[in-house]
Amino acid sequence: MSSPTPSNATTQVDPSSNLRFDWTFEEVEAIHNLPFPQLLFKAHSIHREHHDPNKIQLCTLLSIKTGACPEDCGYCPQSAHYDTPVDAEPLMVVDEVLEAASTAQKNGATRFCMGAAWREVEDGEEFDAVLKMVSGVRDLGMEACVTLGMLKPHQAEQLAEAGLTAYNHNLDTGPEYYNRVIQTRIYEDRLDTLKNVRSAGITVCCGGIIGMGEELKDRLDLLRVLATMDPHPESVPINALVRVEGTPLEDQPPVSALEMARMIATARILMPYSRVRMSAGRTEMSEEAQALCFFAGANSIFAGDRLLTTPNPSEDEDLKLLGKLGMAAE
Ligand code: SAM
Ligand code: DTB
Ligand code: SF4
Repeated sequence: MSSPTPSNATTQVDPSSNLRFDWTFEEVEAIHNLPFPQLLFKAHSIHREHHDPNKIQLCTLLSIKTGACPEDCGYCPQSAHYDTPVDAEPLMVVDEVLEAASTAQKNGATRFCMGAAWREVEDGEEFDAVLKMVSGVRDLGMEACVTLGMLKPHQAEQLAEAGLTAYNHNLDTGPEYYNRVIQTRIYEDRLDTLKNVRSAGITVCCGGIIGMGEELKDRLDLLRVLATMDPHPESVPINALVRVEGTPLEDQPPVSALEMARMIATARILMPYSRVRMSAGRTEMSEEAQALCFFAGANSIFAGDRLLTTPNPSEDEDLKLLGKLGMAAE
């Protein structure tokens, strides 16, 4: 078994690695729709070739600026367009953020992810404070990730200089379904920011959400778009929609564990070196369902009892689960 590789951008790839960037929709569909045992066997085999199957990366999330967002993303409780239980809060001060990072580190997290409810980054005092948060997290010896909305090239470069490990910017769904969920920006805007992040030498964290009323073809199309990026995103978060009261998507039916496992397994097969993160939605999943997703190739989770504004299983619960499965945090 080869050792886990944090970035396929710098990886010497052996020819048998299944690393491809030219996946077609039909190929993605054929993989996703394999009989379940065959899909899981294939995904787990590829997983073991490239990663330690018993180790899980723990990432902790912190909302550094909450709510009152001008965007109208139909899934998001932080949008100012909807009346949700989220109270808006201004940008946190640097020291408080670094304290939270240090606590997360003591609890076993190796990556600290900071999220801001912004449409895009504006130059000025607030961005300068975020740059300090990034360098402070790196000084603790942790990986630093931020998700701040759209970025211009010079802002991506400043984040790179501050030592940022990864930028999270999700495509969320396939290109055709995107404007059914969000009207205040277009898919192309997302792709532009991802390009700016990549050009600045920051690793890319990019995935999506299932359970927003999309058809299977939209999920497959999202996976195709991700898997035809060269290099692949180093991290691929697969979120199940957290249905929040007041958002347009609050009444969507829940996502099943089998749907989650199929998405994760397909992502693992298409992007063998990437980290696949079983992201939002774990409070609704049984231990058995989560174990299935680990087997399918998920090797990262968000740890800590809060995502950005919604609940997540507690650190204790997660460590207990990993223990029961004979697995461990990285
Ligand atoms: N405002 C920035 C942006 O949208 O890029 C960064 C923060 S935003 C909250 C980050 C990601 O959280 C979104 O792209 C989406 O994938 C995810 N997200 C937001 N609300 C969610 C929900 N209710 N369920 C699952 N994922 C959600
Ligand atoms: C990602 O893919 N999921 C995280 C993180 N990246 C930023 C966010 C999930 C948010 C769930 C809803 C909330 O807690 O507000
Ligand atoms: Fe704003 Fe991001 Fe939420 Fe969209 S997902 S409303 S951009 S915080």
